[in-house]
Amino acid sequence: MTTMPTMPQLRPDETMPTRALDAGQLRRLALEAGFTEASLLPLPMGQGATADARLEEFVAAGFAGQMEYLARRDEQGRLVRGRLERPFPWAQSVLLCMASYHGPAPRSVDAAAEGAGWIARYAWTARREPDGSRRASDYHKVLLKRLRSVEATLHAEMGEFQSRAYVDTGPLLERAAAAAAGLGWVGKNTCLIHPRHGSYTFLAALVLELPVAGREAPLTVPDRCGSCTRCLDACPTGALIGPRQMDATRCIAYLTIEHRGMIPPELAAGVGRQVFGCDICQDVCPWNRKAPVAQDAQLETRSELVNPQLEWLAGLGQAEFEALFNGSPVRRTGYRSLLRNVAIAMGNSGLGRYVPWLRAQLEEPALEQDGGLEQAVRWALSRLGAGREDG
Ligand code: B12
Ligand code: SF4
Ligand code: SF4
Repeated sequence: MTTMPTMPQLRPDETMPTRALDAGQLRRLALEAGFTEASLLPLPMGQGATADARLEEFVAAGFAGQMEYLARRDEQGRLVRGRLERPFPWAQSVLLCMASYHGPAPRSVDAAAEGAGWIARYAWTARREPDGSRRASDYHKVLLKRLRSVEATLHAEMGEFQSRAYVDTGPLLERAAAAAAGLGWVGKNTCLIHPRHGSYTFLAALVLELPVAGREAPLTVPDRCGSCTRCLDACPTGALIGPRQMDATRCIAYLTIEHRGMIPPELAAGVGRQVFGCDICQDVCPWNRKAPVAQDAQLETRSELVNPQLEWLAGLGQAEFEALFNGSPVRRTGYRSLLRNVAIAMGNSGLGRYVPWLRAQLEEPALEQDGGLEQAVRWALSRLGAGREDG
């Protein structure tokens, strides 16, 4: 006979006039749902005005590029995501959750086989099915399900109240909130670094209408970057323009995932062999060296995506691309954008063996409708010294 797991009891705090949340119990609930760490942050958030001001500077400098949602303003002209109070005036706390995807696989900065491209490790993930097979997984879906289970338990225990669950796509600054919640510090590479788990972590947020019992803010983690500048020195496109300051329009993650059209030629050489996202400023970070390997059956590594050969990616037809990346974050960038990135990586490889594939692309009837791919192919051919007759 199996016993049903008991739900942790969430007691309304008797000292408070309204129902209030117990930070320790929420953390336990999040860990039981599968998160690596979690912390409940009372609102308003300490340093909230500073985070808003930083976002203002980022947007004013044009660093958001085509990511217009980062610059969305409310009726008073304030940046919606700059302060949690703007999109969620009813909110009194946020549960910040973190899931590690740290694995033992090689780093993008290690020597690799000739012709290998690089897919960012956050997109390598797969989940194990009950029959032992594996299917591509996307952290957005995996974490949202966990967050919703925490949310459902809270509603079952505490009754009606407003709440919103987000993974990545919500109108809030997840890293600033996670730092305020004590889940780590914002490193010079702009990533949230947990002192034990490093920065290969995903973040998720559950915005809650209920206050925190006691309301004391969690202890924050002091900055432990010290005098290190490895990430700033390693960034190949100069996207890290200063400590904790990024011009996202220069970041390879932006260029290969978010940006539509041709990657600016002056940055294309710096993109190197990255075909989807970039891990360089995290791969060089000493805080990722000793982080424990994550044991998460829904975020396992698909070894075929580690150091993939450019020929293999280039040879995928649209249907094969869909089959390989169905359920994976890579699918969101689209088939043509992936080919564009592969063409750039081929141009950067110095390998003449890619010239026939690149030339063949110019014969494709659909190419002209897709400026990004066509220009990337022409750029690659000229970089490989084969661009004469192709313009
Ligand atoms: C837009 C976006 C991007 C853009 C811009 C990134 C950027 N640095 O701004 C691009 C496409 C380039 C990108 C890349 C990546 N991203 Co991204 N991205 C986002 C998104 C959707 C919004 C970020 C944002 O608002 N940027 C604007 C800037 C101004 O805000 P910010 O970076 O959050 O910085 C704030 C704090 O860092 C703070 N701050 C700055 N200095 C200091 C100093 C101190 C002391 C403190 C406390 C705070 C602080 O100020 C800023 C504003 O308040 C978030 C999800 C979310 N909703 O927050 C994911 C998110 C940040 N990305 C994530 C990931 C995993 C990545 C990649 C690793 C993916 C990859 N491998 O290719 C790279 C990492 C590149 C890098 N070095 O940051 C994770 C980060 C997890 C972590 N541990 O940090 C997030 C949280 C998604 C998630 N739910 O897990 N991303
Ligand atoms: S992700 Fe890559 S391009 Fe972006 S800041 Fe880090 S090293 Fe630079
Ligand atoms: S590489 Fe060094 S400076 Fe950069 S985030 Fe890591 S510890 Fe901080």
